[in-house]
Amino acid sequence: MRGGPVTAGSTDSPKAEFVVVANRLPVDLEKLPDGSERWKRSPGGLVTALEPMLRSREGAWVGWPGLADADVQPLVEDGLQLHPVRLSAQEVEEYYEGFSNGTLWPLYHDVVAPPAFHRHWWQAYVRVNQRFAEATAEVAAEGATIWIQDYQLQLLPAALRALRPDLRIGFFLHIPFPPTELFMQLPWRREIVQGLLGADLVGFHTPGGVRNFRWLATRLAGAGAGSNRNEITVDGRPVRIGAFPISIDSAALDQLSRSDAVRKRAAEVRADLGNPDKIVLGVDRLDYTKGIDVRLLAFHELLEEGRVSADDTVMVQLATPSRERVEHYQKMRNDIEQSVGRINGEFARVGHPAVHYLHQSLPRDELAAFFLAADVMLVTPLRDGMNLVAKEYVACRHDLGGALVLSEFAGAAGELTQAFLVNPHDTDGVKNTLYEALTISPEEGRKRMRALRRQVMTNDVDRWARSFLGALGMPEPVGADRD
Ligand code: GDG
Repeated sequence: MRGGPVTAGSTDSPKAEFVVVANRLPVDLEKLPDGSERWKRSPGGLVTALEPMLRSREGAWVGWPGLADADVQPLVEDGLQLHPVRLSAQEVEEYYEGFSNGTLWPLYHDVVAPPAFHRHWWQAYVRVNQRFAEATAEVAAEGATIWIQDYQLQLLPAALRALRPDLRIGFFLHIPFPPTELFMQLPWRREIVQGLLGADLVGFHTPGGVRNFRWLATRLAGAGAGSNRNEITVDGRPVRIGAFPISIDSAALDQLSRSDAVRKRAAEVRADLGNPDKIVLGVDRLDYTKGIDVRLLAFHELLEEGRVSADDTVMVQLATPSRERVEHYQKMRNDIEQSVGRINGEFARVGHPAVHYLHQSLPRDELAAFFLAADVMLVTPLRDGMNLVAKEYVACRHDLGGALVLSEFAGAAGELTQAFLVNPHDTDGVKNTLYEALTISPEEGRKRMRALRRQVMTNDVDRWARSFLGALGMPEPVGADRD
């Protein structure tokens, strides 16, 4: 699916054999200044990965169109059925900004910010999950395969099974599943675990998530041991659990970064930055889990100690605006902008900032140019389910240049073992590792990057989707051509 406005098509589509359910549709409904509305495609990794499978199976996608109180009819876009779920403004506040992003998000990311527990948020979460269940039950053909995505919809597997026991239900969690001691803080812990156990397959990024979930399922929901370690049983019904580390469309990004336009733009970026010896880059959604403060502090101290000079080393931090109505995010943005101001106040020269900070979302090819230009990529989350940015950087480095500094607490660290791994809580460690990455010999750098690329180019998002759906036992479509 590519960018651009989308028009509504016919709605009398057949029931779907394969249904993806996510909080958001792969298109956003936008309100224009004149009050009219239009659809805008929002191409993400997930839709790219699933599109061929959705198409070959008359697939459907159920999700919220991204605008509160919008009454929109189902639409067909390029052969794909899209089924909007309506959320009121209050539900957006309580289910989405509240329980999903104010309770579950911080709780599941090691409580790096305190989660808020509010009963009215929980009630909205229950209500909205039930609405998603009804919408999905409506769309799915007899015996269809349903793939539910992420933490906003953890009650959906059981709610859907209650309505439609004939369905084959998979659930995948895109964020970490937390240590059991932290999960136990949740007043509604049993309900969440029971909700997930409604699935036939529950997938996580890492084996740690699988272990945490297995323990909780046994303790909180009375699940029994299954026939192997990838299975538990609930009321005699087997539930498979497993680790499925997500990835990216590696070949497409590799190709994009080899294009003349991106290579030219990468050279321009370097020139715009004053042709420094070294460019250090960070790319994140502006989120307190991503450890943007950690890397600013490390860079600041290296400048203070004189180990790097702002004359020849610059840092670029691209921070995509995110969840701007949630309180923790507003405070974090202020803190980060203050740090950037402080570093530049001390170390910039007129026309030569030490840190370039953009609070903007950039086009994909522009991002690829930054990846190609960066000598060191800093990915320092305090906790992250996977972190696709780390993989995207590697996919763009067909020249075997660049060095990746990666937090041990990102799911990606389990696969990208040739990166410079750091503990983001250890400022000296991050600082010294950043210095090491800046001063690595080209030969050692190429060796590491070659190993990283072998991993990322082989294990792409298509393989991820196929392995999950294979474990779920989704039948191949009739006449399928698996290339
Ligand atoms: C969640 C989990 C897990 C960023 N800025 C721009 C832009 N991006 C793109 C990146 C990347 C994506 O956004 C961010 O993905 P991450 O994986 O890094 O992080 P989350 O958004 O937190 O995603 C995470 C993921 O789900 C998948 O399961 O890996 O752990 O938290 O693709 O490139 N894209 C464009 N402009 C930007 O300015 N075009």
